[in-house]
Amino acid sequence: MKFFHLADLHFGKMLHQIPLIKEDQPFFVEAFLDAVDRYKPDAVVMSGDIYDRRVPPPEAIRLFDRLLTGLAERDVYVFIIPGNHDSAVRLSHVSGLLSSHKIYIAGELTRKLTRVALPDGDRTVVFTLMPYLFPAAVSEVLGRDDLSTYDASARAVIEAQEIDPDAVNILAAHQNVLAGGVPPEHSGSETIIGGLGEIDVSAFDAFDYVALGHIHNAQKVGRDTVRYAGCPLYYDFSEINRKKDLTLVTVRGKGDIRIESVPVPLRHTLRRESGTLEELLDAGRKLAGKDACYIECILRDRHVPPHALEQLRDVYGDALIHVKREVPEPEFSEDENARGEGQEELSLEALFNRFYLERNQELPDGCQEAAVRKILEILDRHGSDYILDPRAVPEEESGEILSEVLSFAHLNAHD
Ligand SMILES: [Mn+2]
Repeated sequence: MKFFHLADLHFGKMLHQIPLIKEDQPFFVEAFLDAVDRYKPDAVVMSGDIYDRRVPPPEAIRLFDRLLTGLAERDVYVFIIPGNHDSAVRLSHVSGLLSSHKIYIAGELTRKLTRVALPDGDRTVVFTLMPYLFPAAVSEVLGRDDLSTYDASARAVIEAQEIDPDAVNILAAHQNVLAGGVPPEHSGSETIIGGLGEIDVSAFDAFDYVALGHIHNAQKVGRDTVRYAGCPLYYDFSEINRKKDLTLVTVRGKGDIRIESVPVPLRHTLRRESGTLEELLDAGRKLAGKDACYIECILRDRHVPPHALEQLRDVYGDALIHVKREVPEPEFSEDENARGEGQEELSLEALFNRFYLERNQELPDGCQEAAVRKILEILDRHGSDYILDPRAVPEEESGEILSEVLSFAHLNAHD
């Protein structure tokens, strides 16, 4: 018996301004289905965060549909749990019906977890599906008032299960699991909602393999057979040096489990360039026509040259998705900053970009640009003491950018 362990697909996620649902996630789904054809697993386990949001966009739902249909056509068992990003109810919609197609999706937490026993030669392999849990939900379901920590809650849920000690027991879970107080290595693209929620790995001692989701870097936790699969695509530049392999688990017997990394092609890899603007522009010209990648530029000039962003965009094109600034000593005088080096007339937008870069050490994301342009237009028309109505701003997530623009406007009002 062998199965693929996936987690943290986050269909619908953005990588800076890039909607990965357009090319990268569909490419991954097809590559994964090819891997299923090649390795012929008996099952696929997906340990939570199927979607990036509780109410996923239609494209993300279509892609999940494509993945499930592709797996059903290949006649493999599919075991899915909701993560902290998923809505358990939405994710498990028509799950009763799907179970007749070997697809099992755990919904909201229940006292008895979804449990599927599969014969495997002369032994039984049991898959137990534990949805993302938190103390309040566990207390309610088990009718207890003594569970305040995630660790105690997870232990209480596992104690309430009948676990056959002779079977090979596999658990799917989506939690923050530590080994003896040592936290897993985070990637930077996780959103930890509702506190850290630590559970010690010993809570899972009854299981032969624990297929974890939640932490986006693939790694084991304590023993080799408690593992995070990691997100299958690059969801943050901090993951740049990590391989994005699939985890293939082979059950050879009780206590005899083999873990392999299986490479899978990606539509885009990540690339990071670092240097002064001139160095970055040189590097960019040499890169033209190379492999498909998303690029982050780290700008190391002491003063940000005017039109830095525009020049970088000209050379790198759409591949450039993030610019940040790192200088050895980040001190600069307000005076110099306000005037800059060149005395040429800059557009309000270019001035704002420079102001934002100095304050935040990175440029606003492309998806915030529409918001910035709109706000600057309004300020330009009405003067900088105009009190902005946040409802006039196009993007709903423009709160932070709005406050940056207002600081910029106030600073310039004193000139
Ligand atoms: Mn996640």
